[in-house]
Amino acid sequence: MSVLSSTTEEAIALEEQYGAHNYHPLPVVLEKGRGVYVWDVEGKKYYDFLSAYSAVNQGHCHPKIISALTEQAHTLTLTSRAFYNDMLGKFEKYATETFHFDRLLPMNTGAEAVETALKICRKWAYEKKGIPENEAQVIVCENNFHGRTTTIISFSNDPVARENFGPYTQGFIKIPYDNLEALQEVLEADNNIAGFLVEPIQGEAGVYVPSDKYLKSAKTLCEEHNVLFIADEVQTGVARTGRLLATCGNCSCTDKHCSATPEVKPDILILGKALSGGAYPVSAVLADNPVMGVIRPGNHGSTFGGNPLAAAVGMAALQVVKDEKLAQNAYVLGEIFRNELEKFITSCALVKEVRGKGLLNAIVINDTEDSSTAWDICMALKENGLLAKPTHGNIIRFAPPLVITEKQLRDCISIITDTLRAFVQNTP
Ligand code: IF1
Repeated sequence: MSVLSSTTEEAIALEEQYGAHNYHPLPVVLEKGRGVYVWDVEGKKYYDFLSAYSAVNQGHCHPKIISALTEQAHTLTLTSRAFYNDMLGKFEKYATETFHFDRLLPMNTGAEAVETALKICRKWAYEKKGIPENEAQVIVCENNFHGRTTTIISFSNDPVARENFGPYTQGFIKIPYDNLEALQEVLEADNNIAGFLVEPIQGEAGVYVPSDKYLKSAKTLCEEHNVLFIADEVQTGVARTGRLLATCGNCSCTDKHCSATPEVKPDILILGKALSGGAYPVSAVLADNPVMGVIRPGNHGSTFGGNPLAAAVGMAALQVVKDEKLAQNAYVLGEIFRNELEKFITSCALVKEVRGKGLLNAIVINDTEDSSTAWDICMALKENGLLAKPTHGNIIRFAPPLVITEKQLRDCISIITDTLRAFVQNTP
């Protein structure tokens, strides 16, 4: 069948008629991406301020990543793990040296990597910590987002993600985010705690940045109770928050950004999304030998996990982060973004707050959670050439590709502030 170009209406109608309705996208149909820009089917150009939820940190269709993808695609795409391939070991070495871990278990999606981390944590709990079989508990945070598998939504408190998907997987204890007392209380009360799974910044909940000492203190509490600290950096990792990992220390803006300097080294690190620069599904779980050593042949795997194409793309994607100092860029431009928006909102009652780290930011709209204001603002931003989408209710996430220049960022700040100003003027 010839693939005719569609109009926006035609493309949307096709999905309306033939697709499962598991999303409510902004009514824009994209057909091309390059760097910080995307184009719709009518040829209109936009700044992408979502980056496929921080998967396209290196920019759309980065030439070096695409080159690695196409070269490997012409060579060998998939062997399964029934045999070795010549790319996986190189990727494992490169990634473990970059993030300072002994070993890496390759998967494909973020949710798969989260599930993998939970399996490793439980197995470690039974075989190393000595928790009685089937008694292991993992602590998670309220308002978490770790993916959409049945186990993961079992510990979600988002009714839309959770309702009518039971029966639910057991073995999870929910505590408030950024609350050390709550964590300590559970750790002291229950000897069967295997791990603590946490997002360094809660992205989907609304870009909630925890207090400065939260992650380090939480890790210390976990160490004191022989509990694994599991960092889900699927969204915050790979330079998004101004460091290679959000769990990195406050290293100065130097080359150290190119290699994790963990202030809080997780016992299990979960990566995805930008691990491939958005060119191919690549996720990974990293851990040191005492933890990863519990996994033996036959315990875990996947058809595509660790395929040569993913390995080639993953290495290229990480190399781009280092070569182009994307963590440093995200650090510096994130400061500019928040400073400029904080200045603006002092004279704009429509926006209550600006928050974030690096180039993972959000504004909180001064309206009720169930209002359509955030959505309406995103529709106005779309008209003005910038694509963003609300997270929960009245919060709009702003997460451009990390290759954005200061000039482009300032252009986007103008688009955002002009749109908000006009929105106030045009709203009765
Ligand atoms: C959708 C949200 C973001 C994640 C963290 C694991 C995963 C994600 C911290 C799972 C995925 C994606 C899923 C995507 C939209 C997006 C999202 F809005 F759903 F919540 F980013 F905030 N850990 N997040 O953020 O990774 O299996 O998707 O590769 O489901 O629409 P995945």
